[in-house]
Amino acid sequence: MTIDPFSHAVLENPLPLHAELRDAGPAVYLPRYDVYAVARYEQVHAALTDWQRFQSAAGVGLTNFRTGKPWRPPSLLLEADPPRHDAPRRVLSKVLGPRALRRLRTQWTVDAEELVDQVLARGPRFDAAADLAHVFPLRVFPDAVGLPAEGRENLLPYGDHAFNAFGADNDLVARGAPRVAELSDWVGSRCRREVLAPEGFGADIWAAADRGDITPEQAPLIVRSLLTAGVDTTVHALSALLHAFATHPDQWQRLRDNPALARVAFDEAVRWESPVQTFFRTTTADVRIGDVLVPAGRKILMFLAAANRDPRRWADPAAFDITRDPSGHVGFGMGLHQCVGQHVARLEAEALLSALVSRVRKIEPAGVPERHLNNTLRAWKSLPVSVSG
Ligand code: HEM
Ligand code: OVM
Repeated sequence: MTIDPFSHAVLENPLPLHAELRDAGPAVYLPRYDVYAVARYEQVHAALTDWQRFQSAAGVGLTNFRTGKPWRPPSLLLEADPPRHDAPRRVLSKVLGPRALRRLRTQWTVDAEELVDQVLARGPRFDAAADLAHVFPLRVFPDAVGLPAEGRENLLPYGDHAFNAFGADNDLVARGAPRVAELSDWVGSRCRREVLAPEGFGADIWAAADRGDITPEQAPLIVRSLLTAGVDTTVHALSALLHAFATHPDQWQRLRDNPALARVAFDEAVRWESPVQTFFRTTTADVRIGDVLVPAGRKILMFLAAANRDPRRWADPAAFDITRDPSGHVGFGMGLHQCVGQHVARLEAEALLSALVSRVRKIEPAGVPERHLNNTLRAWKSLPVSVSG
């Protein structure tokens, strides 16, 4: 197929391409980038869980690190294979694990209630993306990392560029390029031990270096993973969640009837929208996918979003339904690299949703929503809504 999956037209609405790719077969060659695409649940899941034949160390974007230069030193988690992946992963799993997060729940719930009260106090119309989803993660996550207050406005643009950089070297990457050096310097300097608060995810990573679980050289790059992957993802996932409820009043009523559904509702929103749409792998051997023979050393473009709406796997896949069981969705990936920050994301969502559901009886669209385009993320710039309490 000759189509460009990173064109503005596709990024505005990728759903028709996803259907086309799924129906074209288990794997589809894309000559424009000389890569193979997988869009069915079965093949996406298989690639995600077969790290030996579908490696990450050659990069999980279009650039093949064996032949092309990474735009920054590769991630010790995302862009690493075992055995090098193991120690950083073990450390971060513990630092971001359910036990560590127990300390944060109370504060994050209070913070969410405060933010929602502030927004509602300005009137019944607001922007669910710009006023809530873009704001809440930045209120809680950088504090939890232990980041100093100055310069936090750099986090979203840095992450936005990182996610653009996984895709084609197009205008979206070019638009971010002028600030890359400045943003990278800022992020890099915030990963230093002296700059981070004595308590928090950052300090916990450095403490792991003291214990010898990782080396002191690895610690700053692991902190960098948090700052790269931990903000834009949750911002856009929360936007997706709020958009889903604003456009599905019956589901909002269900949540109001049973607020304990908040957690599963967030996972259903992640399945339904797939805030992270795609990642690549690189084949380490000749691999047969269906009837297609993929030679060793080639890039495979995995459409997580298409897998999450594959009718071969999901009943009524396009329906946002908080009473379905969304487990098994690949919105957080699957296997060895499955999102290590997913408990953080779920806690943010639960806090924000709980604050909203107890204060808002009805939420509905109140204007034309506007997409923010990114080569990897499915995002909203603006989601005008009106609410009644
Ligand atoms: C990995 C999505 C939130 C940190 C991943 C992967 C996906 C993903 C799909 C798998 C990548 C692969 O297989 O190549 C998401 C989504 C989020 C989210 C949709 C929000 C709803 C977060 C947060 C953090 C984080 C809040 C940090 C606190 C990471 C890291 C990895 C990762 C470090 C690499 C793990 C590894 O390679 O072992 N994420 N993520 N993510 N995520 Fe998330
Ligand atoms: C990282 C990372 C992990 C997941 C996603 C991501 C920019 C980055 O370890 O730096 O996206």
